[in-house]
Formats: sequence, structure tokens, C-alpha cells
Amino acid sequence: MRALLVIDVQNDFCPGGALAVPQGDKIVPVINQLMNSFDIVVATKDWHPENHISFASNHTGKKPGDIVMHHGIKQVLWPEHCIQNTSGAEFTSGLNIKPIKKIIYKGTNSQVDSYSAFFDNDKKTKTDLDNYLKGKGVREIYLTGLATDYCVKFSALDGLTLGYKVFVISDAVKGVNLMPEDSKDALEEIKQKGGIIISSNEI
Ligand code: VGL
Ligand code: ZN
Repeated sequence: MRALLVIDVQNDFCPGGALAVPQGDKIVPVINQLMNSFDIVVATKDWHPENHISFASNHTGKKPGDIVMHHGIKQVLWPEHCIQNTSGAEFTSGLNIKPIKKIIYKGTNSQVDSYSAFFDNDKKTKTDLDNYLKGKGVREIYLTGLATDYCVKFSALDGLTLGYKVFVISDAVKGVNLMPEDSKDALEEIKQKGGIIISSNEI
């Protein structure tokens, strides 16, 4: 079995949102089209409490883009984004939500960030995703969504570690690119670790 994973296609990551990914909205029609080719579609939501560790506003004297150490883990600080039950955390309106069978919420612990759809960044807490997919007999995951250099990247790498065959659909992801090459480097690392980068017209 194979599953389509739609990572964090939320208002705050789209143009006009708090942590807008440039052209983040451009992938939405591609994802909607891809949904027709999969029996299992799972979506994630970045879903932070107001006092979340990743918000620069929760660190005196810090601004978005700064990096702090927190319990021995490097934490990039972001603008406040995807706060639970706000419009910024909703799926972007163009996304077809009907085929979504399961929603995975991540980043809910105020003290740990979670880029991966599978684990918190400290790797201590697992989301429901692995159990859900294994329960459905899924062996291949196809990643789409935002952002290539954060949540897509870490979901892909954890997917490989957990034994899935991992595909990233290159025209169905977009990156933040704090550094201009971040998304390119992310795809390179995924490939080097055994992931497969394909285009939506190869599905
Ligand atoms: C993400 C930064 C902060 C993502 C989430 O979805 O890629 N990036 N929180
Ligand atoms: Zn976040």
C-alpha cells in the first residue's frame, strides 16, 4: 500500500501567512490532482500552543531567524505561527480536504518543536502517524507540502529510518530557504539517504 502525505498546507505557510513560504500556494492544485491517485491521504498540521518554544516572542531579546539552544537541541526561532484553533492553522482554502482520511497534529508540546510528522525533534515522542500507516499496510509514502527544508525534509528522513520507501514529489513541495540553497540541499540529503525524488507527472 502507498499513502500520500500532505505536510502542513496551512494558511500561515502560504502567502499572506505568518511564516509564508514563497509561492507556497502554487503546490495546492498539484496536491489536489495527486489525491485522485491515492487510496490513503494523510495530512499534518503544525499545531502550536501560544507559549511554544519555537516562537521568538517567547524568548526575551530574540527575533525570528535567531537560533537558541534548548535542552541541548538547536532551535530556530520563528514568528508566531499555526497557533491551535486560529485561522492561520487551518488548511489553506484551496486544498481539497475531502480525501483526507487522517490528520496528524504536531508541535503541540510547548517545550519541543516537531518538524517531522513522525517524531518530536527530541525523538522522544512519536505521533500517531507510524502506527496509523503500519496498521493500513502502507510501505510507500509520497510526500508533498510545506516546507521542503523543514517538515518535508525531517518527515522524509524519519520515514526512511522507520523503513518506508520514501518519495518526495518535487513539484508538490516548496521551501522556506532561509539560506538560498536549503531546499536543494534538503532534497539532495533525502536522495543520498535512500529517498526518491520524482515529479507529479510520473505518478
Ligand atoms: C515548519 C518551521 C516551523 C514547517 C513548521 O512546516 O516546515 N517550519 N514550523
Ligand atoms: Zn512550527
